[in-house]
Amino acid sequence: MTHTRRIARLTLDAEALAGDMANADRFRYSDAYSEFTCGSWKGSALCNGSGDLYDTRIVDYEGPYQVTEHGRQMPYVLDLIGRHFRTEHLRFVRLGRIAPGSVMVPHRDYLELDESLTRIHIPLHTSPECFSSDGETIYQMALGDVWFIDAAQPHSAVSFATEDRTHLILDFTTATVEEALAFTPDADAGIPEEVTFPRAPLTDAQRLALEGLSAVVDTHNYRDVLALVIKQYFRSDISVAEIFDIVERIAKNGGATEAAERIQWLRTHALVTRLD
Ligand code: YCP
Ligand code: CO
Repeated sequence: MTHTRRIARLTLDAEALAGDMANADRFRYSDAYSEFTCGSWKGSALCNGSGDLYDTRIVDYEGPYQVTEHGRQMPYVLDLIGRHFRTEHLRFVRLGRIAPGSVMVPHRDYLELDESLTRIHIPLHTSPECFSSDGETIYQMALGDVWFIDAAQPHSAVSFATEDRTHLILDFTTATVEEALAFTPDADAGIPEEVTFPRAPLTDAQRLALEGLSAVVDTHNYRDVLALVIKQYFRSDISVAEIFDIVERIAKNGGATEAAERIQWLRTHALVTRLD
């Protein structure tokens, strides 16, 4: 079954991980996918098709994966991957760092590929102030957790932490999660309820307050408006579609035609088909 779920909880070697993470602090990061970020999401490639550490975008490629210079500087992490996964199916290993206060635009991955991949996340540095979303479910991944993420469906993440949130992101060519694993996963409990965060209805007052942003919205701040509405989605019962509806309405009501067009562009690019 392809749905987001926690598949294992690993106990990481804190000392060995700290050594790798100290190196990762000195890596060069790419801001590819900045259109999906309000704030900063930075990527770094540990394994990919070219071995070039600047190639942080997911693309189709033939042949075996290559380890980049950054990958070689994370020996503990690469060893962990080798012990727990079927690396013959591995396509990409990346670090994804979300800066404090940043939020991802809800999006679907793999739209630019011939076929979807199998996405695994393992938090390497996180905090109780970091949240992920899977459609309308808000949940938390903990340090060392191994999660299968159904990245072909709309998802997002936000960090209210004071330090960068760093996840290890793996992509495999397998049709099922199990084929990517060198261990038996935990019984499928989906997203365990104890790591989910229920949302409250969006009150009329809150809706009016958000829509009132039409008085100030313009081409320069519409992404701030978008960030605010996405952050509200993490707390209130708003669907992914409604996020875009609300922001587009704010822009239109405020006479910010260009901002409204950019939001429409982003909605299609993130959720339907990649645009140029
Ligand atoms: C990806 N998803 O999975 C991207 C990374 C954020 C959105 C950046 O390739
Ligand atoms: Co994604």
